[in-house]
Amino acid sequence: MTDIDDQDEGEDIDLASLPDDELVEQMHDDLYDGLREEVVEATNILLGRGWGPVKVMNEALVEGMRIVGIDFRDGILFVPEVLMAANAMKGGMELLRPLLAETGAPPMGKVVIGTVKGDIHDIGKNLVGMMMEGAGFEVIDIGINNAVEKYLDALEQHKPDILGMSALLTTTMPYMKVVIDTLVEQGLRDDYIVLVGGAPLNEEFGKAVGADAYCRDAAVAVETAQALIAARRDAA
Ligand code: B1M
Repeated sequence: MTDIDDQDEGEDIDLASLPDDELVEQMHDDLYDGLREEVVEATNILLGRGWGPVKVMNEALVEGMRIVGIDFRDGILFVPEVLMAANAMKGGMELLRPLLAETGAPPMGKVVIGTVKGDIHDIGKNLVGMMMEGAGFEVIDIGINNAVEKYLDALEQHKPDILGMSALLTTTMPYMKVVIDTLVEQGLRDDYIVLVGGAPLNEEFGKAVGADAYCRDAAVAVETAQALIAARRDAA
């Protein structure tokens, strides 16, 4: 079904015939509409025209997802559309990832993100991870139902700049404090920026558990991560 629909829509516009600026605009539209095949094709076309991977990522993919993020926040787009857009972006990113690694372009930073113990909700966490990837972060997603030991193992193994935790249940959100308290006990708290999010949380809760920031949504998570990493690098 989807393949046929995608093909039908893809036949409407010959992407290769568009000049660069129109192609980029078309990519923003295709991302918005979650058309993965078209986004992948256009990514390939831009690379074939000599665009560097950083330029393709920033001007075509990240900018497209920025628009999606704004409309999601404003209630114009809903979860299914955002997941499709994120999937389309991932298609483009998969092409760029090895090229970005080759150029040695410094990543924005590294993030370990996971849903806390007892909680299997992952849609919001996945969105945050994808939006962060789109913004140039390296994201290590450790999944759902994470006990403190799993967070510690991931931090030890990946040495990220940021630890992100998600919780959707009022019964599981207190577990964030268990993780942060353990980091404090082990003298590791200051090694990481800790961001928390999830529908039942708020700013007050974020402060109470000792996080650096509570993030209302995926767009705020990206903005907060960028701001706190920049502040940390300036301080260093
Ligand atoms: Co559940 N569930 N659920 N559920 N579920 C809620 C959360 C609930 C509010 C529904 C309700 O009763 N109205 C309620 C919680 C009540 C409470 O705690 N007070 C609830 C319940 C009770 C349960 C079960 C206990 C039901 C049962 O079995 N009796 C059970 C618990 C299972 C468990 O976890 N142990 C359960 C199960 C499920 C499903 C499996 C069916 C499914 C999850 C599927 C999945 O995730 N793969 C599910 C769903 C889908 C929901 C609702 C309907 C939608 C959640 C969602 O995906 N929202 C939810 C009701 C609701 O929230 N309206 C509900 C969309 C998502 C994009 O938003 O996750 O908030 P959100 O993420 C946002 C921000 O919060 C933020 O950015 C995201 C993107 O903008 N954010 C972060 C999130 N994590 C972040 C991390 C960050 C930063 C930002 O780190 C840096």
